Amino acid sequence: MSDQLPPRTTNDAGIPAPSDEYSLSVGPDGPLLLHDHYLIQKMAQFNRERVPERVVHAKGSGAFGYFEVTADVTPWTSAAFLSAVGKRTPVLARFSTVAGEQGFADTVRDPRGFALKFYTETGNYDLVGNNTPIFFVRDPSKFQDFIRSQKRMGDTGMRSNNAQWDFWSLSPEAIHQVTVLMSDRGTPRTYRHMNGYGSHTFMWVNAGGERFWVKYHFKTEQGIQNFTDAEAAAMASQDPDYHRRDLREAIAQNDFPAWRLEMQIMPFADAANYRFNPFDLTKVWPHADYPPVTVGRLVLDRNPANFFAEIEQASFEPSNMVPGIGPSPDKMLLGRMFSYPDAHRYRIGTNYLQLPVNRPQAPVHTYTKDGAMRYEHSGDQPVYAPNSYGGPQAAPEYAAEPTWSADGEFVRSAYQLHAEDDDFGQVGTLYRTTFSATDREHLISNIVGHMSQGVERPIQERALTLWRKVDADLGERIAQGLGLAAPSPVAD
Ligand code: HDE
Repeated sequence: MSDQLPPRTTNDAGIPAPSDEYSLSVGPDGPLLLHDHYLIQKMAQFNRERVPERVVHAKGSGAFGYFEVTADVTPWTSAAFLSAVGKRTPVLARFSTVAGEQGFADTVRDPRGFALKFYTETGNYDLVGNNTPIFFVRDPSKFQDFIRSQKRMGDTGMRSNNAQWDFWSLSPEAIHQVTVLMSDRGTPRTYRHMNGYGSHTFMWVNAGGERFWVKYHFKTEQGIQNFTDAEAAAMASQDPDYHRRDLREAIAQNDFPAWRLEMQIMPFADAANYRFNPFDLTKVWPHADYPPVTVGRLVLDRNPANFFAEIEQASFEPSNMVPGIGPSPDKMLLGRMFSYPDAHRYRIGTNYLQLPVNRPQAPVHTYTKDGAMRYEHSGDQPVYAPNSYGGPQAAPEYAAEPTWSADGEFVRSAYQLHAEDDDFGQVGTLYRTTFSATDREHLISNIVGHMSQGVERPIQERALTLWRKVDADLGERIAQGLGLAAPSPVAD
């Protein structure tokens, strides 16, 4: 407890408040007076304390820290914050679950968001990934439907395992990520004991204009630790804020979590003939093909001072890419580049990038103006370009947009298939070689457990045809767990 005198209470206009417990009334028992401005302000502000929660990734936690370059990456990118070994950039990280609302438990089975904001000298760089390198779908058109199959149903207002497996069993491209979700990676022990991935393929461009395709892997220095299904369920009721508490307490005790950044780097020309479509978000690049290179380190060493102001109002957008970094033909990434700023304008307001937590540490010389809650302004700078009065001028040295040859007419179609592109090869490899025997045991019991809760028989059978395509042994063991004979032939 502080021995200093506390500050005087004021209202939001800074006017001293005469009492924090009594409303203004006619005599002690008389009616309340409408001109009790402080009472009105307290009640009105209370009704307006919420901003809409994130439609996905609503429950999360975050912290501040820094990113430090530990190897020379200038052969691949001219990004200023990566320009020298030892260079440090302030960072904000936010970790989250996906499907649950803000009150959901931290330890439910779900992918985890792994969102980073680098406050770089050339503007904010946002890398908004997950704790898995892949995703359920590969086209943004399907994302909204996927999420709705995972969240609350329109009629019951409750989640449905049946809907989840109905969607998944009709979307073979999802089976890779479903396998990761149903493994113990779907129930990380804490945010500190999981990896983070950019997931998409991105472009790096070096000072000479040479382009490379890259993937980001943040490997936890704490080591991977997961809950079993039973441990995760138990913790969900014991402490719904377990991950939030763990992250905050670790940092408060100077036990700063850290991750090693490893990059996979593909020469630009390799993409066309690579055995997998390198832009398909349901696929990984086997490390044997493009061995990861350690290039940096992320450390989180400061807790937010105010959770709402700094974490609930934090905004991350994959479209925030700084010079030297660009997008790729990954349709999911391109879709996200529209969606996130749109979500922030709706959820936080048109000037969301002026909030301290979202504000760049780089100077801002923009021609946008006004809009609700405008705080930063450009004084007497002209509000139009071109102008003759010293207003900001565009930077032609950045005119070379990171691009790729987008030949062909505009079509709505699946990706071009590469030599080994199918939905089952990589996940079969994950099951047979990457997973240990214990991982396989847990995967099977997690799947059987989840599919045994309210999933209709025809959907179980349809899902089983996918598991059999992943691996015959896996399919057989799930069938036994569900008490299902060999499946009746279901149309592919
Ligand atoms: Fe998101 N996603 N997403 N997502 N996502 C949002 O933005 C969206 C996808 C991810 O801590 C939303 O501010 C679309 C992949 C994280 O604040 C929304 C598509 C990956 C976070 C949105 C995807 C992610 C979000 C919800 C398909 C991993 C939380 C509220 C094209 C690579 C960031 C918001 C934070 C949040 C849209 C798919 C990760 C609705 C359209 C793939 C970590 O804009």
